Amino acid sequence: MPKVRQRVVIVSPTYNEKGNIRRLCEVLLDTIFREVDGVYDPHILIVDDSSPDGTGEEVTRLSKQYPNLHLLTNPKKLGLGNAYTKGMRYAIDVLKADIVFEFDADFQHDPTRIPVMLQKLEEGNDIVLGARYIPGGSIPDTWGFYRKFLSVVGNLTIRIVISHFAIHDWTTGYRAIRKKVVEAVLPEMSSETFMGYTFQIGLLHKAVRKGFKVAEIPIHFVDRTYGKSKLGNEYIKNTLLYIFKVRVKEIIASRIFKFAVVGGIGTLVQLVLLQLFRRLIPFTLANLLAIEIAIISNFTFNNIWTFADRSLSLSKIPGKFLQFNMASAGSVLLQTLTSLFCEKVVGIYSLFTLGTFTVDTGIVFAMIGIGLGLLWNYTAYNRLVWKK
Ligand SMILES: Nc1nc2c(ncn2[C@@H]2O[C@H](COP(=O)(O)OP(=O)(O)O)[C@@H](O)[C@H]2O)c(=O)[nH]1
Ligand SMILES: [Mg+2]
Repeated sequence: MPKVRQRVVIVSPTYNEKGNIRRLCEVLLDTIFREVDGVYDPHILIVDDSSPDGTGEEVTRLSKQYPNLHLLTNPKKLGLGNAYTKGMRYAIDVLKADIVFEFDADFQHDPTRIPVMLQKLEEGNDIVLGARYIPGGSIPDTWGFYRKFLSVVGNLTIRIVISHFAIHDWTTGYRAIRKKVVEAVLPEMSSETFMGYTFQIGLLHKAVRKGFKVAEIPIHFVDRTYGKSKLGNEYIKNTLLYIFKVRVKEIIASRIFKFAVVGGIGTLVQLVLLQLFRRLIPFTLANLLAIEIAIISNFTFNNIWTFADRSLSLSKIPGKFLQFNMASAGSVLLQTLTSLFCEKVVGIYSLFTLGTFTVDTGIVFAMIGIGLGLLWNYTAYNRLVWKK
């Protein structure tokens, strides 16, 4: 069966890049894609924000010579994210792209890497990044300290905050992306939030969280030969705002966070009730009662919140509640045994003093015990009480 040619649309946002357009056509359409001719059907889409230097007019002129060169015009400068959002949508809906590329018009991206990136897509990846911060990649030597610092530290910060370490270059603007990624991610990206350069991080982050496969190939990011960079300070503020906001949201939505909050509430309930009950009934009884009510609180909140997606049906609750009580007892037993074991093996002696407070090995053992107890609980809830 003959293979259908895949349509590749290179989306290139421009603002005052008139001097780069002709070369873009010559290099991409006349040279690079000749090498992979027959396999791909290449197009270039310029998204121009009515550049005062006449970039748009230059594109219109050249499109007579290059029918595969297309132009989308914004009435005014609306930012990189806006240009990419519109450009990708147009590339897929109107130009019927199977693959889109993000590619700067200023030749900071080495176009000879395009066939390698296409190859990586063929190997089963959904996004291929031209990465600067992996072996074989680089940023320009000529960059000043501030720009280097910003790029390197910026990327490191993003990796840490997002906690996804397999990707080394989150801000690269050189990317090959399959249509299905754009279709899944773009509807979630409001143009107000992702107007500027934050678009790049937002798109990648959403794609990763949706489980799309991302690969990196090394690129040498070279300095511009023509024109000026449009990178501004809005980028830093918006990026930090985005990554921290989105990460806090993710953490709050995570099961482990909810488990911790519910456990915290349970502990509080237990302590307060113990103080109340001990005034009315014997201490041992007061203690047991406070513990059981805390267990009920934990069970209830875990059932309606932490494990809301596996919430137990009414008929199952009695049996599962018993199981939950046994798991809790097991956790207490584990904590006690851990402390006893450590005491026997290592012994109790003081480590250091903080004012009048002495920290001894007993406290450390108790902490180890609590840690193990929590692990026990979390595992028992996941695998037993609320097992899938
Ligand atoms: N349409 C449009 N293109 C932009 C805008 N800002 C930057 N670009 C283009 O996006 C690409 C990357 O921008 P550039 O200034 O080179 O950023 P740098 O490579 O990070 O210094 C270039 O082709 C720019 O012309 C914008 O607001 N609108
Ligand atoms: Mg550039």
